[in-house]
Amino acid sequence: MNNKLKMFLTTSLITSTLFFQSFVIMPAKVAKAATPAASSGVNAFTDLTYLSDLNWESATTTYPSLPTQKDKSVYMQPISINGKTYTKGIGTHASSEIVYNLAKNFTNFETDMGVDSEVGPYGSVTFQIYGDGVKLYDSQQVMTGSTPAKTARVNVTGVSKLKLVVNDGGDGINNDHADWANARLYNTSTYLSDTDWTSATTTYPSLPTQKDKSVYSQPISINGNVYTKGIGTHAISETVYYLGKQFAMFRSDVGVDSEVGNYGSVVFQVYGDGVKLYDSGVVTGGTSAKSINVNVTGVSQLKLVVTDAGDGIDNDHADWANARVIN
Ligand SMILES: [Ca+2]
Ligand SMILES: [Ca+2]
Repeated sequence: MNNKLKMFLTTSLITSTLFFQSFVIMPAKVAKAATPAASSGVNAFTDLTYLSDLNWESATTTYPSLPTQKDKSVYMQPISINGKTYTKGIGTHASSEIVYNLAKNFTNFETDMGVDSEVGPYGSVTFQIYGDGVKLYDSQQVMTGSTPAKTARVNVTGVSKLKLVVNDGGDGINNDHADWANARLYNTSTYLSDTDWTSATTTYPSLPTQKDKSVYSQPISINGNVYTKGIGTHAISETVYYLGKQFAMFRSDVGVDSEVGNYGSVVFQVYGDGVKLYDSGVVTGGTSAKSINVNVTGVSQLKLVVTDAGDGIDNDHADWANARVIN
């Protein structure tokens, strides 16, 4: 990630996906077929998840009468560091260890840290972040109740176990009320609809494959849920992208577009270099989207297939909603 993007992350993570899209650098036309989607760069931050909305695997402290809290300090007040209040985060007490199982689902972890304002200028702690046992961040300086919040931005690509540690700063745990404020996970992603496909074919060419629209050129919608990004297509469909082994995961919601009501019947399949990586089974109109998450590590060619489910292509309007590849 370049420094510009990091700066914007600091100020606002998800205020505007459109804004980030302005960073897209489209592949050179002459090299289209051989240019990975990666060359488009990161243009979206997706899957934003606050730690306090997840269940930790474990949360232990050496002061169990003030246990670790979600979205509150250990005194059950709003999280606050040096007078700045946060609606989200984890409040804990030194010495503290909190472990989350990320299951390698995220690329980025970001948090503010500090001693909670409820102890005034007192308290003294340090913060460390570990990924699968490897130290990824250390606040180093001992922080007290009068230290402004620090921000950590950590790459957690491929990390299963995220461990957050608060130490007592070497002087005991008195007043060591520590906050992981706004602690959140997200992915740096590229929407496929912001890149050029290598090819896009269907057996119903009068309704060709669309970017960010259904084949009727309407907003992509599955069972009434509207998506601003994605690929709208019609069975039988093959859409091919060159990934150039640059990505770790392919994610999408899939379903029949709402524009055909309860009609339509398709199967979604994902192939990586000719090997089938995912098969949805039969999906019909009027049913909820399926969220799919496919490992595409080492894949050069991603092929998205929609079949007619064996009963013909009538009403087979199929959406790869929010289709994205994650570094
Ligand atoms: Ca201390
Ligand atoms: Ca069908």
